[in-house]
Amino acid sequence: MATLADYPKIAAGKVRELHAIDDEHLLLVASDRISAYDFVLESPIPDKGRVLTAMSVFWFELLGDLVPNHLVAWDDDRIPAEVRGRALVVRRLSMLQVEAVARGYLAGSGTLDYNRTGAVCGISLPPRLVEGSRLPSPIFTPATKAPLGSHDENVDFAAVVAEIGPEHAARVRDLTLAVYERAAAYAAERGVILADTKFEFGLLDGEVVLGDEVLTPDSSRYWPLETYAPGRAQPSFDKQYVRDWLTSDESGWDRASNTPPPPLPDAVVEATRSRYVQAYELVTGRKFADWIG
Ligand code: Q0Z
Repeated sequence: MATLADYPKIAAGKVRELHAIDDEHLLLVASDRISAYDFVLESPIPDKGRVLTAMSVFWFELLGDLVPNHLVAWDDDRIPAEVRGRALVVRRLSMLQVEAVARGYLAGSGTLDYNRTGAVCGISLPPRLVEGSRLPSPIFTPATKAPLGSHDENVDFAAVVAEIGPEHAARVRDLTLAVYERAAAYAAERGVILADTKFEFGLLDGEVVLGDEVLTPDSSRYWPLETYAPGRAQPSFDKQYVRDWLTSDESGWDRASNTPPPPLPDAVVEATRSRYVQAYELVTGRKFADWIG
């Protein structure tokens, strides 16, 4: 049986790692770490890595007829026991250096850009939209991949053409919108708004292939339909307990201080773990207890 030390680490994100298996395969490992307000918290959320991995697998399977993807195996002897259930064997792609974002709702950097310019990524939007507004139709809002620690920068479609060429740019845009629309319709039937999502694509034998994690709470904004109300930041399906506690007087943390947040109380950890599992079960219709690991 393989061990993680057999596979050289080739990249590390805030909460994930990428290891080389061989020339054609990588191991994509999700940790239980959670970030909030741009900090990686010292308290892990048990099972978060397994929930996000299970969710990616669900979506890769559901969307496989729309777009080819990099998933090779999730329960395989190449996966070390220590990461089983939270790691995927994937095909090594030649990654396209663009964050492919689809938005069906206005939120975050989209709202900031809209309030400054009336547009997002060069796409003009109607007047009087607010944080949380549903857009007239979903839009492709690409961003450039920023180095770790900085934020992605929204760019217009012409910048994507300049980076990857007109044919790949059009394909990435069309796939991003098609996959978002399919996934958002699926989530909506289950009482969840998929406000936006970020994909990464790569090339394999000249073909555009969906890579990375897909439609997880870390790559997407999932909002409970029940509490949806435009005009304010929407409560996050998964991280709201964490944000609420960190910004409450009880935490003693000052967000403006640039000091790292304190460890989370056990009750906040447990409530958050439960929200990740709930999100998985609600969106996929699968029981998390049936996932491997
Ligand atoms: C993904 C990332 C990190 C996790 C490179 N199939 C692929 N082939 C080649 N490269 C990638 C993939 Cl998914 C790839 N990333 C993003 C970085 C941990 C994912 F540190 N970077």
